[in-house]
Amino acid sequence: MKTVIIPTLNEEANIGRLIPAIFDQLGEDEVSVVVVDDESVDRTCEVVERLGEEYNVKLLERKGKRGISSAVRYASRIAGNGHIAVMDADFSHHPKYLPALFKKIGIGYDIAVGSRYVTGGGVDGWPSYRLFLSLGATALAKVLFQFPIRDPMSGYAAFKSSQILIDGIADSESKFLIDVLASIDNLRIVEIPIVFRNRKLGSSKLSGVTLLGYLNQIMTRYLLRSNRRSWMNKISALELPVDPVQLASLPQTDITRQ
Ligand SMILES: Nc1nc2c(ncn2[C@@H]2O[C@H](COP(=O)(O)OP(=O)(O)OP(=O)(O)O)[C@@H](O)[C@H]2O)c(=O)[nH]1
Ligand SMILES: [Mg+2]
Repeated sequence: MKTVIIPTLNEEANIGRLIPAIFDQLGEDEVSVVVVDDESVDRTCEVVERLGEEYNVKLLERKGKRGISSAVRYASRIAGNGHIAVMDADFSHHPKYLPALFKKIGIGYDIAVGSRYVTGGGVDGWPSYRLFLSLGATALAKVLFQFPIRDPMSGYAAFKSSQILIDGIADSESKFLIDVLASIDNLRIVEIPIVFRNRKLGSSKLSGVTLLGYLNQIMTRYLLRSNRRSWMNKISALELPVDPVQLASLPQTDITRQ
């Protein structure tokens, strides 16, 4: 069974159409949807509960706005053993891409990313300052971490298991894909092109504070990773005495007399 995780905050205008569209794409016996809501003040939860009578949909309600990544991690804990996808509720991430994302996981990838910045992908309806900010943040993340993909800031992706998300996400206001890519090594990753459409209904939750939070996340992750690497180097240096002075003081075995 596949699971689609959707964090929500005041998405009554979108969620009632998105959930049936997901089941249309994937088939009702194939998938369950988990919505994690952070105290929406509109009718988002009512709409999801009503859809739960018809579809395999679970609603998790939390107190206060605690961020998208923390919502994804929270939902991952109750998701089953199957493959997982994460997407926004506002149709910026169209459900028509879900079959292709899950297909890539089915053939052995750990992560399949819905990518705006590979050939065939794109962004539709963003003002130029949004594209500029997104490309700037993406470039910074790529330079610092040498990520092997074009769109590490994407919020639309499928994962082989919920464990990848539980292990990889720091429970904070952050971009969950960056967290996962920065903390887990040797992942097999593929990107598929998506066209990201700016939301038509409801309002954006992206603020200056959120942007500063992302920047803070990228820098913190970078420093943590550098620290971890330098400690790893120190540990392997202790295990392998390559220093010629140390080597000379080690007891020698005289092979000819054995
Ligand atoms: N549970 C939860 N969901 C959130 C939170 N913030 C945003 N969301 C949801 O996460 C998804 C992405 O948020 P958006 O407001 O679309 O943010 P964005 O996509 O970065 O910004 P826009 O492109 O302007 O829409 C949407 O489904 C939101 O409802 C939060 O703190 N908690
Ligand atoms: Mg959005």
